Formats: sequence, C-alpha cells, structure tokens
Amino acid sequence: MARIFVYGTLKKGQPNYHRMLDSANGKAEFLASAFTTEKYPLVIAGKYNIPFLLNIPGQGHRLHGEIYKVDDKMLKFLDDFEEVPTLYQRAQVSLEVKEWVGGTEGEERPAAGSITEAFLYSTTTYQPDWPSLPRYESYDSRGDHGLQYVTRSERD
Ligand code: PCA
Repeated sequence: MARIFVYGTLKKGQPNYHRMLDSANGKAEFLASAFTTEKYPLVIAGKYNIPFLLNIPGQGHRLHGEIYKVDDKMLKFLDDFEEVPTLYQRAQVSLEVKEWVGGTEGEERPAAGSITEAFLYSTTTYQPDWPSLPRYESYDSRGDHGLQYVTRSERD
C-alpha cells in the first residue's frame, strides 16, 4: 500500500478520475483533502493542455489536492499512465491535511492542520518557458483559462 496525492486530472470530477475507480486498475481509497506545505508552480502546458506541477519549491501556490491509499497494482497502473519517469517523476511531498475522511474503522484520522506525506507526480524535466506560464492554485480542466484537457482517446 502507498499514499498518493493527486492535484490534476486524477482528482474527483476531473477527466481521469474514472481511472482511480476502475477496479481493473487496482484499488484506490480516498483518505483526505490536503494541500502542499510548500508552494509549487502548477501550469498547464503542451498541445494536450496537461497540468504539470514543476518541482520548483517556493514558487507559485500551495496546491490543493486529494490523498488516496492505493494498492501496488494501482500504483503500477498510475506510474504507467503518467509515463514515469519520462513525462512525470514520482516524488515524495509534504502535505497539510484539510479534512481527513477515509481509513478503516478504528484507524486514526489525522486532524486538520496536521502534516503528512504522500507521493505525487511532478516534473523536474520541462520546457524552458514553462516556469513563466500562468500558475494555478487548484486545477480544473474546465476552468476560466479555457485550456481544456485533451483526453487520451481524443489525441491523434
Ligand atoms: N495527473 C496527475 C498528475 C497531473 C495529472 O493530470 C494528478 O492528477 O495528480
């Protein structure tokens, strides 16, 4: 089992969320909403409008996302789906809990404000102009930016 923090298309309501729910990919259980303790630039880049968290701590915003507990099968699926290590690299990140709701009966629920850790998909390999793109605090594929995510099945 591992914990993963999703901030982009894998969040609830976003275009790849269904992949977290597909039991053919493995298991994922929602644990908490959280935000990064550090600031990072979250940009939307490339011809498919993909959200990227650039691994440049201290710039941008503290980012909102969701923590899931995933089994090894789901972790492997997500690593393949996110094209680790070429498109994204999976890294450990420090998070502040906003609201912890999941976990099995009797398991401790960390209080709002407590600090925890999880993996996330961020990138250290990006185009030179990406750090100067607009930065978002919370990703929404259908936001005012108009840069709607192009799903895999829509790509040519
Ligand atoms: N998928 C991963 C990284 C960015 C993306 O779109 C996520 O939702 O966290």
